[in-house]
Amino acid sequence: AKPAAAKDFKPTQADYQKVYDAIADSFEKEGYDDGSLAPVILRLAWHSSGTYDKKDGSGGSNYATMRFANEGGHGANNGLNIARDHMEGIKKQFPWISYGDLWTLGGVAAVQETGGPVIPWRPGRIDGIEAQQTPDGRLPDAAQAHDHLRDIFYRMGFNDQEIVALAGAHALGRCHTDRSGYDGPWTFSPVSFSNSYYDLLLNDKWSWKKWKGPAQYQDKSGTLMMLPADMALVQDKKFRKTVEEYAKDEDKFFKDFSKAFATLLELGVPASQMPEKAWEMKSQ
Ligand code: CCH
Repeated sequence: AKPAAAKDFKPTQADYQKVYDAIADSFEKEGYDDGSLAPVILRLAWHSSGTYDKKDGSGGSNYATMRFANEGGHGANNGLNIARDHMEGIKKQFPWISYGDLWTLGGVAAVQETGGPVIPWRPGRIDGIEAQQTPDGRLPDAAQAHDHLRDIFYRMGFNDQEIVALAGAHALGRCHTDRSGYDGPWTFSPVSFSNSYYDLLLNDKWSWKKWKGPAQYQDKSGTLMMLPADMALVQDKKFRKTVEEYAKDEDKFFKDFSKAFATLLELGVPASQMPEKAWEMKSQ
């Protein structure tokens, strides 16, 4: 039989599971960073969703506007061309999926395949147009602290506990001097999702790194790093309470992260575009 034209094709959960599996199978890459593309794909999912403004409903993951030159070129998105180009290979295999669904499903796979919690996910995003791009400045600035974090994440509709939970994603990946200007990983196991970010924030000894790059913290081994915006989570009393809770209780962190991240991935997507119940995609 001839394959159905993309517009007539009604994908089921099993079809999206095939996309998930293809993404999961594609993460491993010898010689790239710590051997996995999962962290940078997680960052793509987050930056495509975190532009949301609850006041006017603009931004969010619905339209995948980072495809366009203007938003793709925002400083905060430096280096995400690597993730977008990689996902283009998956899109070729499954041309019926929207970019917003593809990128957010990539975020789900990145968390689940590195040992994190199951992230309930729903499809339904539609590819938007250039006019739907968001202005620069909607994503957090790593050089700033608690007031800025609250401004940015309250705009998306998140509360203090959710701000701390979402930041735990920095258990994965690293900073790159040629992308953000910062350098190094947050944890000793940057391809394994855990609560170790919180433990290190509280219990490692942090000092300013002496270098020509942007102001960042380093631990006593000189291998690990924290951004000023990370350190704000232990400097602010209210944030710190939640950091302490997650450092002690990984299950609680996993539960809260799963909920907040699932919400993040749906920012800007009208409920009418999605199935009523979210799905649990099966890990590899
Ligand atoms: Fe982040 N993040 N992030 N981050 N981020 C960076 C890298 C990753 C901030 C700044 C930076 C979240 C929140 C924040 C990831 C996930 C999340 C980098 C380095 C900076 C700078 C980029 C580079 O050089 O490659 C700031 C500020 C905030 C404030 O809250 C949230 C929320 C998430 C996801 C839920 C991941 C993963 C990375 C690693 C990317 C990689 O390529 O390894």
